[in-house]
Amino acid sequence: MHKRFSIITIFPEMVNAYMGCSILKRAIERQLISVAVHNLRDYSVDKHHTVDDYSYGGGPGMVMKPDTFFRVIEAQWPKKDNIRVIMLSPRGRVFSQSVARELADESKELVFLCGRYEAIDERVSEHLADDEISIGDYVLTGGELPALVIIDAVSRLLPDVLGDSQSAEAESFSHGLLDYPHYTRPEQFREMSVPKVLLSGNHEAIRKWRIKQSLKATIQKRPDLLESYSLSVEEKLLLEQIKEEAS
Ligand code: 9D3
Repeated sequence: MHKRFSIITIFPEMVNAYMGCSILKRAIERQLISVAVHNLRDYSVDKHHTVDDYSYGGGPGMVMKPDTFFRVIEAQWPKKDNIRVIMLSPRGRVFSQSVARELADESKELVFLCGRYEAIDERVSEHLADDEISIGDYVLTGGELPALVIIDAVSRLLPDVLGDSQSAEAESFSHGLLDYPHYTRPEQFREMSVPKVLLSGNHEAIRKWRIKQSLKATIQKRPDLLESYSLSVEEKLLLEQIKEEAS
C-alpha cells in the first residue's frame, strides 16, 4: 500500500525540510508514501507571480486569489478524480486522532491547500476543496505546519511506516488514556530512582501498575479524556483503588 500526498504552498522549502528527515524520509525512501510539493506561484500568470490581492469590502490584510489554486489543481489533476482536496483553515473541523485514522483509510490522494496572509478567497473552500481542517484553536502564520502535522499523524498509521518496536496502536490517544511513565537506565540517577515494580520481573504486577499510572495521569492532567472513555472491568477496579488510596 502506497499513500500519496501533495501540498500546494508558496513555501515549498518549508515542507521539503521536514519531509527530508527521520521517519517520513525513511517512509519516502521505502516507497510507502510520496509527497509532491507544488509551488503555488508557478501557477500565477501575471509577470510578478501574484498570489494575493486586496480584500473586497476593505479591512486589514491580503486575501489569496482563487485562480492560482484552481489552476494548479486543473493542471496537475485535469479530471480531479482520485483526489481529496483538503484546505487548511482556522475555520475547518478540528483535527484529531480519529480524523487521522479516517484520512489513513482514504484511498484517494490527499491534496493540501496551504494559505498565507489573512484569508483565502471563499470560492476555494466552496468550489475546490472537499474538506476544510484546522489543527486547533490557536493562530499560526499559514497552513504549511498544519499540513505537515496531518501528513505526520496519517503516515505513522500506515502499515510498515513505524518499526515493530513502536507500532502505532499501543500508545496514548489510540486507546483514550494518557501514557504511563517510562524509564530507562540508569536505575539510580542523581538520587532519583526507577519504581521498584519495573525491576521486579513480575509482568502481571508491571501491567497493572502501568494501567493504574495511566488512569492517575489521565485524572490529573486530562480529566476530559476520561469522560468519553469507557473503562474495562479491570480499569474500574484499579480506579476504585486509586480513589481509596487518595482518601
Ligand atoms: C483574525 C482572523 N484570523 C483567523 C484566526 C485570520 C487568520 C490568521 C492566521 C487566518 C489564517 C491564518 C493562518 N492560519 C492557517 O492558515 C491555519 C491554521 C491556524 O492558524 N491554526 C490552526 N489550524 C490552522 S489550519 C490553517
